[in-house]
Formats: sequence, C-alpha cells, structure tokens
Amino acid sequence: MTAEYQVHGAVAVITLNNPPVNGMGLATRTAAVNGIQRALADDAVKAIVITGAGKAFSGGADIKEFNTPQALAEPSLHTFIATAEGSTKPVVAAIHTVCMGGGLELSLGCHYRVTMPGAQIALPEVKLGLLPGAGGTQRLPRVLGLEPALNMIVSGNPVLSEKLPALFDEIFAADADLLPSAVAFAEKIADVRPLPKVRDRKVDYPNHEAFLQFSRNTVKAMSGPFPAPLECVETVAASVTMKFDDGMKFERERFLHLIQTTESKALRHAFFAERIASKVPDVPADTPVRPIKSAAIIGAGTMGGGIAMNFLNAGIPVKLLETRQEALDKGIATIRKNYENTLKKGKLTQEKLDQRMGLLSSTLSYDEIGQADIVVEAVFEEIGVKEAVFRKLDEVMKPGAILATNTSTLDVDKIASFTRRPQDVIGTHFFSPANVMKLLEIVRGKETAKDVLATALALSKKLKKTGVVSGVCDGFIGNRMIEQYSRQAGFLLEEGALPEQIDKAAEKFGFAMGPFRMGDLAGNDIGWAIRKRRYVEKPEISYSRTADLLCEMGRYGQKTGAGWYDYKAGDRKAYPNDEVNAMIVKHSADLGITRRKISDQEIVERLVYALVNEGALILEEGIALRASDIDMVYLTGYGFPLYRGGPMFYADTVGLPNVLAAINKYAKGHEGKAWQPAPLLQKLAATGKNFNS
Ligand code: T1G
Repeated sequence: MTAEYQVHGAVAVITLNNPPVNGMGLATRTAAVNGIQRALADDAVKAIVITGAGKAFSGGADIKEFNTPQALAEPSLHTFIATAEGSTKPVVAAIHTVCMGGGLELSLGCHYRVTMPGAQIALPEVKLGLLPGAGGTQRLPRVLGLEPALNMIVSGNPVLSEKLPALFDEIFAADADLLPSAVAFAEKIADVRPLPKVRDRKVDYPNHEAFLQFSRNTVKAMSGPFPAPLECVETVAASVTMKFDDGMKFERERFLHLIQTTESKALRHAFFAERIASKVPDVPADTPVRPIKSAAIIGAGTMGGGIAMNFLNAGIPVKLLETRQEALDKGIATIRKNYENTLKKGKLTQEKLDQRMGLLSSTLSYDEIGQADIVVEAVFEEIGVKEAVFRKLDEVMKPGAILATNTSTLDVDKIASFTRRPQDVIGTHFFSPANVMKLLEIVRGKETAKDVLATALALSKKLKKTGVVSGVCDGFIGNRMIEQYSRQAGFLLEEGALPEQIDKAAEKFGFAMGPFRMGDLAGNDIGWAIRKRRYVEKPEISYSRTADLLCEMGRYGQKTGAGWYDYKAGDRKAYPNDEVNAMIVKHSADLGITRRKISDQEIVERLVYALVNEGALILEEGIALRASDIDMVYLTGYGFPLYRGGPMFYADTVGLPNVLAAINKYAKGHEGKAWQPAPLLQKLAATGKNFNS
C-alpha cells in the first residue's frame, strides 16, 4: 500500500506499490513524496526513477478514495506531481503495462518519460464522468499537440505506448529489462540542465479557435446527458488560451465540479459494480475452476444460435445439437449470416469469420456430445421438454461436465432434480440477442457446487459477459422485477394513459425503450403465456387485461407487424394505432374507471419504484447478493440509463424516504395492493441508510 525506495549507484528508484494497479492513494502518495525528498537530501543521488510494481505503472488516482477526505488529503496528487516537477534532480518515469489517469499525469510532471512497448496509455477519466484533474488537460497537449491530446482525453481510450513517440524520451526494445534500462537512462541525463519541464512548452495550433468550436459542437452532439466530455473540451482549450497556472486553476475548478455530479457518481458506481459482481462471499476467489475447452449447445434456435456464437467468439469449439436436420441447417445458416453482417460492417475479418465457423460442428445425436466440458440447453421453455433433455444429458455427459440451462422462468432446482448430478447443474440465463446483450444471469441452484459457480463466473468473463449471480426464484432478478414494471404500465393504461405517453415518459427518463415498444420487440405473446400461468398459479396477483386483449387481437408485436403500435416494413418507428387505443379506452369504461390525466412524473415513479421495491424484496430474500448486482442487471440487460446508475442507485439518489412516501401514496390508488412496501426499504428509509451503503 505504499512505495519502495532503493538506490542503484547514483540513481534513487521509487517503486509505487499499491496492488492491484498502484492506484495512487494517500499512503502511496505520501511514501512516494518522502522518497523524492530522501533522494534530494542524499548527495550521492544524482537522478530519480519512479516506476510501478506488479501489473501496472499506475492505474491512476485511487478511485476507491473519491468523495472521501483521503482523496484530497496532503500530499495530494497535485503536490506529488509538483514535487517531482520541482525536483532539483532529474526525475524519470519508467512506464510499463498500464499508465492511466493520474499515473500518466504524474509522468507528465516528470522531466523524462521512458517506456516499454505495449503499455496502455490513457486518460480515461471521462469514462468516470470526470476529466484529468491533475494537470493532464494542460500538459498532454503540450507534449502530443492539441488534436491528439483532445482525442485521447474526450474518448478516454487507451493508446499503445509505441504509438506515442512524442510522449517518450525512450521506447526500449520489447526484450529490454525496464528498470536497468531506466537507471542507465537516468545516469546518462543526470547532469543535463536545465531540467526539461512540460509546463514550459507551448501548444502551437494555428487557428485553434475554429478547431475548438468544431470540437465543442461535435462533442455536445454526442455526449447526451453526460457533462464531462464537453468539460474536457473546455479545459483542454485552456491549454491554448490560458497561461499554464491559470489553466491548472481552471482545470481544478471544473474537476471539483464534475466529481460532485450524480452522473459521475453513477459511472463510478457502475465501474465498481461490474467488478464486484463476480465476487461471491462463500466462494473463495482462488476456488479452482473446471477447464472449459469445448461446449455443446442443445437447440439451434434464436437463443441456441446466439449462445453458440459467444463460445465461438471466445475461441471455444461448439457442437450444436438439434432433433431435426432442417432446424440444424437453419440455425447454422443464421449464425453464418450474423457473422457476415458483422463482416459487412467492417467489424470482422473474413479470416476470423472462417476461424469461428471452423470451430462449429453439429449433430443430431446426443451420443456425440458427451465429451464437452459444458453443455448449455436452450430448448423450448416448458418443464416437460427440459426434463427430457436433462435426463438425456445426465446419461451421456462425461463426469464433471457442467450442465447449464438457459431457462428464463423455470425452476433451476427442479431441472437439476432430473439428473443424478444436481451439483453440476447451473442456470446461465442469456438475454436475447444472446450474441449481443452483455448480461448473463448465473443462477445458483441450492446444490450447485462452488467450483461450478466459480467456473461459470470465469466463463462469463471469457465470453465478455457481465455475469451476475442470482438465486432461484420465479424470474430470477431481471424478469422478476420487470414483471412489476409491466404490471404498473398496464394499470396506467386503465387509469388514463396511452402507450405512447408512457413510452415517451420512460424514454425521456432515459430507458432505451419504453414498456410497450419493448413488449412489441420481445413479443407480447411471451408475457401473455406467463400471465396465463400466473392466473392459475397465483390468482391473487392482478394484471391489467389490456395486454391479453391486445394478444387476442393477434397483435403480438413487431413479429406480426403490429402490436401496441403499427410497424412498416424496413421502418423501426412505432406508429400509434387507433384501434388499440380505442380498446384501452373501452376497457377502462368496462371496468367503470373514469380515465384521468396522468403526469409523466407519476408514470416514471410507478415504473421505476416498482423495480426498486421488487429489488428490495430480492435483496432481503438473498436472491441477489448486493444492490449493485441488481443495478448491473438493469444497466446491462434492460436498457436502464447508465447516467442514473441503475434502479437501486437511482433510488438512493432520490432518497429512500421519498421513494417510500411515493409508494405509500400509490398504495392508496388503483390496484394499490400491488404496492406493499418491502420491509428492507422501510427499514433503510427509517434509519437514514441506503441500498448501496
Ligand atoms: N483505483 C482503484 N482501484 C482500481 C483502479 C483505480 N484507478 N483501477 C482499477 N482498480 C481495481 C479494480 O476495481 C479491480 O479491483 C482491480 O483494480 C483490477 O481492475 C486525478 C481523478 C487499470 C486497465 O479510470 O481501466 O486518475 O475487483 O478488473 O482488467 O486525473 O482497471 O480486483 O478489487 O479492471 O487488468 C483514472 C480505471 C482514475 C483506470 C486494469 N483511471 N481502471 O484493468 O483489471 S481517476 C482509470 C481500468 C484519475 C486523475 C483522475 C482498469 C485497468 P478488484 P480490472 P484489468
């Protein structure tokens, strides 16, 4: 958690050491500054090298410290950088692997920078809703030039060190040993004076105002609800229009503004939420995982094909099994077509396409899949069909194979009970389209073995998915919550709103798609089938019949060219339909409801708080391990707006007492029995705590 100090001949080496990526927390900054002062006090030392231990030079400021007193406590990052820049002996940054954010800003304050090829260089602060707040917006343009620096800062994307020769005084050979090379470099320049300082350089860009105006317009157009990208442009502009110290003051002021914004807090919440989701309290991080060198997929339909593509993309061979040759042929043709579409968009090479298709084989016989390390079943969503498949898998799969079900609504424990190896059964709930959506709900059965769970989590990373662990319940995390959201959407129709108003209010809040356009996309018949089951299994749960009436009109959605809305071939736009709206109005009359004008605020509160309340129940039942997991499900699987951080984070920003007050208000309205406040929500609201504390 600090920095080490060693002297090699006449060169002092300070090694940042704060695993995992040398985030520059207070302890590290303090030790490093002490190191520089120690080197300055030692006459035998002629030069100083700063480098990083382990797998990074530095991943930047320690994000974990943000919005805590440590973040700005002295020696601050600014003080650390000023100490290096103000040193009377040359300071050399020896960079490798990862040099990002404050780490790159530190190196820009050093007199020299040397590196290995292949290091990831970035100022990614914009991705956290921030801007480089330790001089990056003023120093990088002075080294790279205005345009390349602006591109790096507004995009936040990494660039390989060998692509940035202007940034480095030496790029050593790939087989060189960084530290000795850096020490030798330091000895070579030890007596060179004056010491080169980036702050003394000038940014030279003729007609910079036109370029900056163009940049402002472009960035404003693409940054949506996020304030940081435009702030990046304005602070980089200061590197040309202001003196260095004034530019630094301006950068500081804008940084301190951004770090308090909800958007930045939401992005930082999502950054950590994605990483903590793969941690399971009772499964040690070093749990050995089972090797997954091959996969079998049962079912070559939309889901099976999409799931197969995930494995092929990760270089894992797939054997696709169907019961009929034409289904197999159709499934393989669809996979090829998807890849060819990606090729046409220039996002895939022919060589990669051929390589992936080369990993795909198919069969009609269960006897040919027994050696696969994992089998994922994606057959028809009916328990009898699942039973037949899992009994067969139990017969043919080698011992130790993982038996995964892609079910989205059925009981994973029941499915496991169809086998003699329930410990090897797990739910891997992919979201359609499976080769696109990042979310993967990993459903842990009561008998699922810990190493099977650990393997599924490691596999989700390999498949580039966001794996979130769920317990077994109806709808797991995502669908169980979206059902309450859909219920409220239906009730709002009965009370006076129409699909277009509700969708527009939800999309204005930031949802990628409102509930009715989403139903038309997913297929209204899917919800219809679930409600029919509910009417029998759980008659006490009420639903608006409007969605059933819509299906009885044969309006299943885009797949039938008409649902809540009308659709035209080749046109994604949803056109309101008078017949549907008349059906809704008539239904209110049939229910004896006098329709009323409903505000967008009420629509959004009822949709979002329905998610929050169900999420609180899921949390207290232990179905989800933590509130941020629920946020990850909604950010990666349901189009919840990233700048609001997910339903539970959003509720925290609204304030749980306010959420509870709204729920208690709606509990007195139409279908108010749907609003039973979750005990956890009541408890947190009463004690001034929040979900993500
Ligand atoms: N601070 C604290 N922890 C960090 C961190 C950071 N900067 N970066 C990563 N981690 C943790 C992460 O939470 C995870 O923890 C572990 O390291 C491995 O991360 C003033 C204000 C560096 C490319 O935005 O892009 O400097 O889960 O799984 O895939 O201008 O992490 O193991 O407990 O991502 O090898 C700017 C963000 C900060 C870089 C490594 N820097 N990090 O990727 O591992 S703001 C960033 C990354 C700043 C100044 C401003 C990546 C990585 P755990 P990982 P990885």
